[in-house]
Amino acid sequence: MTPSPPLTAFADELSFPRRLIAGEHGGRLSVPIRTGTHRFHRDLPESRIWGFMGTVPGPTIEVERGESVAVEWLNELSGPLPVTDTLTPQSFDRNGVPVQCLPGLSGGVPDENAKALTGQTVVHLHGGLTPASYDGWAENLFAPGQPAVFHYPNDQRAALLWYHDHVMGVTKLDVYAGLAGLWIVRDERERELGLPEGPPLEVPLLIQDRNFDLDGKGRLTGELVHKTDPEVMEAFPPFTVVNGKVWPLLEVGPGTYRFRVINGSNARTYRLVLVEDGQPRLDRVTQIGTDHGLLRAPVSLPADGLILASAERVDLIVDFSDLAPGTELTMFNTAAAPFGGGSYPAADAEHAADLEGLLPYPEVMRFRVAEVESSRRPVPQTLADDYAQPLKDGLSDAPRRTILLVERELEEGPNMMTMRELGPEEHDATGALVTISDGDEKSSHRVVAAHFEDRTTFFPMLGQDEIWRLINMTDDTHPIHLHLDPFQILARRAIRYEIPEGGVGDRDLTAAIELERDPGDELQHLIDDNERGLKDTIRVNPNEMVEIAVRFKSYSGRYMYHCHILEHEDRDMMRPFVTMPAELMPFMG
Ligand SMILES: [Cu+2]
Repeated sequence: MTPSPPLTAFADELSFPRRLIAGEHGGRLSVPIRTGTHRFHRDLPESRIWGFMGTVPGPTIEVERGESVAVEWLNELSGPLPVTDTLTPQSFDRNGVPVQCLPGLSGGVPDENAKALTGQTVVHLHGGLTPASYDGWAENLFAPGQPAVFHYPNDQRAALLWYHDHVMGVTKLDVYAGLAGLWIVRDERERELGLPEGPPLEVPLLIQDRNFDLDGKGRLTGELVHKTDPEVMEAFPPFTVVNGKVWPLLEVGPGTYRFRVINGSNARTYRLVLVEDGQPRLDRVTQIGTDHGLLRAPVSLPADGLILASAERVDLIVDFSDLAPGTELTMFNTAAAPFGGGSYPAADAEHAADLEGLLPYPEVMRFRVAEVESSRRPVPQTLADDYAQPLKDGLSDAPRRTILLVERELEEGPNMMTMRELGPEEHDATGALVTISDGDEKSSHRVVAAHFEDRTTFFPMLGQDEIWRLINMTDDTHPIHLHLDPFQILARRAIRYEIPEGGVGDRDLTAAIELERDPGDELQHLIDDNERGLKDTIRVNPNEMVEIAVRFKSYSGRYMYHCHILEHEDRDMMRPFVTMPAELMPFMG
């Protein structure tokens, strides 16, 4: 049975983050990064937070395509970290409820090292085509008091981006503390389409999950709690927060709204379903954009609902125009955690509560139709024409890079998620080998890099198409994010694999991978229509290989790619790559 929620749903109004329009500030913004307080729910005490401009979320920075913007990130943070981090001794309480579904520390001891953090940060603009020196390399910290001025050319198509902390090892805690904000690039192409721009009809929705501590009497204190348990290494907090409010309510007029939605959670994947009178109404929703902006044409949502893994974004048009005042529509999440790509019927969305699946409260937010002025606009049928679907035939000469996602068991402490980059090997080589069989085609490989600090092995040449193959040998879906230029998905294929006993070493890996379905695999491994746009984050499901086509062309320099489950990125699912101008390639060792 689901515990009754300790907070009233749909009590707080949705808040809109403050807008910072770069053009109104001469293209120069000063953003202090501050300790502050924030009320996540009307019945909660104020929480201590770290926020851009001291708020949760930070201000939404809005820029024009090609408008160069300098942001002075002023680190004014002071310790201690406003989050209690804990690993519980047990995964379930005495009633058999998973501890992650419950507020409080559940017997866990506050982590002393987390408590000692005093506010080292570094800012990354996710989705930004940003020169390497301003991309927020995870080790280039801004200490409190240390100034940093980053220049953002914004020479890219209109899209919803977001900026957030990216510090090596503790991104999960810094983002959880509040260090995230939205960044919108606008351009004339979008304006030609007459889409809503700015409030009240364009509504950003930053969805996150949070948990809070309890006092001696079992009352919520508001203190942020990042809790993991011995079986689940990621935090899946029970309370869904949209734009900083737990389960908020938005009054809408009977018209057409544009929602810019982003999953800013550490680890949780959402599958969103809009419900009216107990019935799913996905037909009210049209998706027009994805991570890097407009799709070529509008698409309907997948039948089960809209899946959004950490850092994925969507641009949605929702039609409330035929609805009488007082009508209520509720958005539910039906995705169990950790997410493994499984399905769940949209018709059952109201009943998606699932303690085992670490989803005690499936509610996300509610819309109530009111007599607010709004208008109905048709959805344009042609959206973007500045990109085409990549053709595999045209990519036959493209360099191919292969990355394995591998879970490593540790004797002490929870397992670790790792990435392994492969290099070619002779068929008759000995030792720890990875073989990949695709029908009659068989190749042998050896792991050439496994940790962030291992030598760089990826040197993409600017302007050249590449194919990256991401092969998931774990039981969870991983949203893999490439910094810099966007990519497109080419294929999603079922795989089966065998890893012999002891096959996963610190660096070494012995495995046999076949590009065919595992008999026990129930996933479809399909590409959804809404994934066929310009993406920077792609879900790689269990027993799956995802192929993407990417052409880096913006800047040369050192960048990162990683899993966007922050607990994975921090430990050890992140690797560097260096984009190279063609003229320097002959001089590379
Ligand atoms: Cu991951």
